[in-house]
Amino acid sequence: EDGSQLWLRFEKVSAEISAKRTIKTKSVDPTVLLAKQELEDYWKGNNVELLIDRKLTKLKDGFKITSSGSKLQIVANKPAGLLYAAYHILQKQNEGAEITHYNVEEIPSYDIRILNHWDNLDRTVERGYAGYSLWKWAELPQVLSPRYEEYARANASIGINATVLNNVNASPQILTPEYLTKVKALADIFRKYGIKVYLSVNFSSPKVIGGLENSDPLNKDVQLWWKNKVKEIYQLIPDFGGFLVKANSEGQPGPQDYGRTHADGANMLADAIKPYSGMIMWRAFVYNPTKEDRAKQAYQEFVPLDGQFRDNVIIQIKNGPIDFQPREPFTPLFGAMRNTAQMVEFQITQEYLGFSNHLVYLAPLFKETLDSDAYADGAGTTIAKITDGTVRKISKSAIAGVANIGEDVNWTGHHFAQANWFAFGKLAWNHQLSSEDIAKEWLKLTFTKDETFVKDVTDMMLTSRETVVNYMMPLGLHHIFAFDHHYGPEPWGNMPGGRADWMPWYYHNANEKGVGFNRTTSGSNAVVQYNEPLRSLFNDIQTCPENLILWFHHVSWDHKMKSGLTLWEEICTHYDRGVQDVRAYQRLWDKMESYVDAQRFKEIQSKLKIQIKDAVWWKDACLLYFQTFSRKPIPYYIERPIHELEELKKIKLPLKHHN
Ligand code: BDP
Repeated sequence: EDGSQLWLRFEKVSAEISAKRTIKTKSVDPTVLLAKQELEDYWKGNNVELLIDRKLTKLKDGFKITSSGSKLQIVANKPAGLLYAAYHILQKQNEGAEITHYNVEEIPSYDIRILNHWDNLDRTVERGYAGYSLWKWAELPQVLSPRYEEYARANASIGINATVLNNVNASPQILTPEYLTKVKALADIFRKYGIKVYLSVNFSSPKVIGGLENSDPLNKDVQLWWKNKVKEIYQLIPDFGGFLVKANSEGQPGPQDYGRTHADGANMLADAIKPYSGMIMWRAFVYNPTKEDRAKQAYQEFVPLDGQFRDNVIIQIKNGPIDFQPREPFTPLFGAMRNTAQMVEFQITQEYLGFSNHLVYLAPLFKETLDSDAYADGAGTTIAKITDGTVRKISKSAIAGVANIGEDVNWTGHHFAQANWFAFGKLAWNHQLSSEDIAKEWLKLTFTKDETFVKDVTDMMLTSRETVVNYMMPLGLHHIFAFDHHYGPEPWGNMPGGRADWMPWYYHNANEKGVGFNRTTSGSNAVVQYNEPLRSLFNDIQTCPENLILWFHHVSWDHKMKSGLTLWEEICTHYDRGVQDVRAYQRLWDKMESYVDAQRFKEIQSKLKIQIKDAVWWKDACLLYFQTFSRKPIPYYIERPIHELEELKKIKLPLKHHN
């Protein structure tokens, strides 16, 4: 048992059962036939009839299941809807749900449910912790790994219908004819599973691989180059999805290199791809080493462009204004752009949450953002409603997750990281699902239906995100990671002459008086980017939610917290709670031994050993370092440090950027 089967552990039906029931469809569409085949192989219930009804556009690519007598009837507007329905009932069957009289209608929350792979063409994966890339570019298109199809099936089984194959720090090479035939080979495999391929593109491609003088979006030759390139792509891949673009961000080229705006750049690509109904996902992750607070920059750059983007452009915005931290407030841009389509980008890969070593279930983090009220049109304008088209119509709604998938046998490095891939898909399909229900479903499908196991392990999963926040960066602390690799603690980190906005002190501002980033009206004034009542709420230290207090305020060590503790004591308590909770996870997991196969049990146990060591390392590093400013004792009820600060400062991590 190596985890390679993910949550797809369906049992083949016996010849006896399959002789008794029929799976019927009139359609000859390959996706429908695939749905039929999956049911023939694994469905133990009643007769099933699969129908396409093109009039049912309100279902989008969802489905409707009704049962009458001994028959289940499944209707969908699109072939993929029938495939999703097939996986839906197979999953219900495996969870042990009542499936004879089953009636349900499912309409997905988002039109495009997309993974972003940060995979490079040399098969390294930026911020990937599950081995090398799945895509074996050197062998493609001749050799087709069986994992391509397994990957597509896993995605389809949770409703994911799109994938960006390559890193946002994109190599122009991906658009060469040589690579496009490789991309086509993957698209041809994924198609039957309802998955469209997208590519990240490098804005300088016309110059670098096209030999043009520049890549200025207003240059007619450049526009023509993109038009022809798009045509070439659609000749190979008629259902190609579109482009994802990281421009003028962290050294990537973009329209600003020519004095043009993000809108000029995005619209030029949008016009080229429009005839084929393709999309441009244009990222808002932009910041420069200026005097301005990094957290404010995306808003400042994009709000003035509101309303200027074509309707096949969607602005892809990270959930938080800095960068996928354990906890951030939502990016205020969501509440500010009223006439531009927007989508959330989550990070499924745990760049800042312990890589694939730490058990962290991310559904609560995803939900926290989606359920945040941005007060864009008064109360109730949540990020979910802004991005799914409820508040303002958008031509196509979308949601993205940076994939945590690699070549590892279990796909994601940590067995529990599979739950984050699963949860992303489930929430993209239905953002109303609870983190708890998703965790339970995943556990039943992946391990066992045993109630004790499911209950206890669900509790562990549900608290695990708060636990990592506690032992890494509680109370709104952020970005105090070791330089570049983002794994261990380095609150003291400094590189003389290096970029301030890449240094931990830029974010924590610890001194004798206190700690935290003053983003109030007396500081960087980032609060002004939030709509009322949030602006005032965040601005006032008395009303600012304590889990974000050091994000918005520089707080004195003696500040009285709601618990009655001083800030210093409260910080210590949070770090300690994080450590104690990981110890509790270890005990719980050991108790679960009899429910889990030996290999997965052991592998998860070993990972928890790493996690507890890391949690103690984080706690000691942060408390001992902050103590040099607070000059107060670590409360005596708290587990004592086992490291010397000076010793921790010497740790040089061999961990590299990739893998
Ligand atoms: C940061 C990563 C970096 C990515 C960048 C991005 O550290 O590797 O290239 O985001 O999203 O989280 O573009």
